[in-house]
Amino acid sequence: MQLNRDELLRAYRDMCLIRQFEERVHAEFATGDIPGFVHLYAGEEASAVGVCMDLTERDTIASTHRGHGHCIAKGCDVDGMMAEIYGRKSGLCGGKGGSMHIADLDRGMLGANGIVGGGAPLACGAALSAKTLKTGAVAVAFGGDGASNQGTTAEAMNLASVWRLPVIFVLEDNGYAESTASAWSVGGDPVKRAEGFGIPATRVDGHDFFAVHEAAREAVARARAGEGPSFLHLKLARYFGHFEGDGMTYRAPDEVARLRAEKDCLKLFRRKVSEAGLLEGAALDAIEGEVATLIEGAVRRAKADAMPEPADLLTDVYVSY
Ligand SMILES: Cc1ncc(C[n+]2csc(CCOP(=O)(O)OP(=O)(O)O)c2C)c(N)n1
Ligand SMILES: [Mg+2]
Repeated sequence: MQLNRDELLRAYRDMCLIRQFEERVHAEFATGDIPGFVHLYAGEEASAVGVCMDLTERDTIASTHRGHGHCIAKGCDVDGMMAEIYGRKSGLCGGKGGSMHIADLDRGMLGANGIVGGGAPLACGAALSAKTLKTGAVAVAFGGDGASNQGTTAEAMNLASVWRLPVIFVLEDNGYAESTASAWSVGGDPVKRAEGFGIPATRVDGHDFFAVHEAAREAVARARAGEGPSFLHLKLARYFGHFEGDGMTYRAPDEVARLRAEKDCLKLFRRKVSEAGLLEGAALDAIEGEVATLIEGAVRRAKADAMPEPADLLTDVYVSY
């Protein structure tokens, strides 16, 4: 393992933060206090954290409708995210975007995106700008198995290839697009699709933080060296429904319980670092406690915050240069 103690602790903290954030939003959504649509990322933490581990603030990511994990892994403020999800003034977008439109350009988070397959072209734009301005920055496009079948994704991959863009396409294959199983909706092999565009591609176990990080590290290095795009196919699973309120009648009754018991990326991380003698259980437990306090505070502050004013509707409409 190439990560030092501080990096391992940071990785576990970020994965815990995502998990507890999502478990809490799940519980809070059920009370009816959270407006709009919410898609939860719990179960997929190793992807966001493993991929973003070697990125800096100048690097950018384009997210999806299931974006909370990507935001946290890219360093977005958790208070600002929670307030945004509650539609409050102190939210990262002034409470006017909500869960599916959280963005924080200061952190290189280009935005969650309600348009499936919308992230890949945006990441290519960011990568083209980085390449043209020679900033050395890398862009990442996260997308699901559903997004992988969109024309936008294929067009973006082609452009990334011919322009040798510093971009990484991360396919988070959680087995479903809404209720449609990827087993019968994704034709052929996504890795071979990418290779068809001349893009180096690899498939890794998306539950394994270390496997994801190793593949992502190689892809980031390739992009930074000016060697063009990469594609990662991560097989993973979501623990909640497609959206909050989804009855999940298309999944086996014990499917999620089995995944949580056998494939939980947090448990897998704990086991690996314990077996390798890298981190002690007490240090990991302490992180879980700190994260719980942080989430508690974020929910309390979000609930106490004001809603945007009607006049706020007219702000943030145009960008001034
Ligand atoms: C262009 C477009 N088509 C359809 C939808 C409706 N829709 C929202 S999420 C979703 C499924 C996306 O599945 P996937 O890409 O696998 O992501 P996951 O939800 O599994 O994370 C669909 C079809 C949409 N938002 N945008
Ligand atoms: Mg999916």
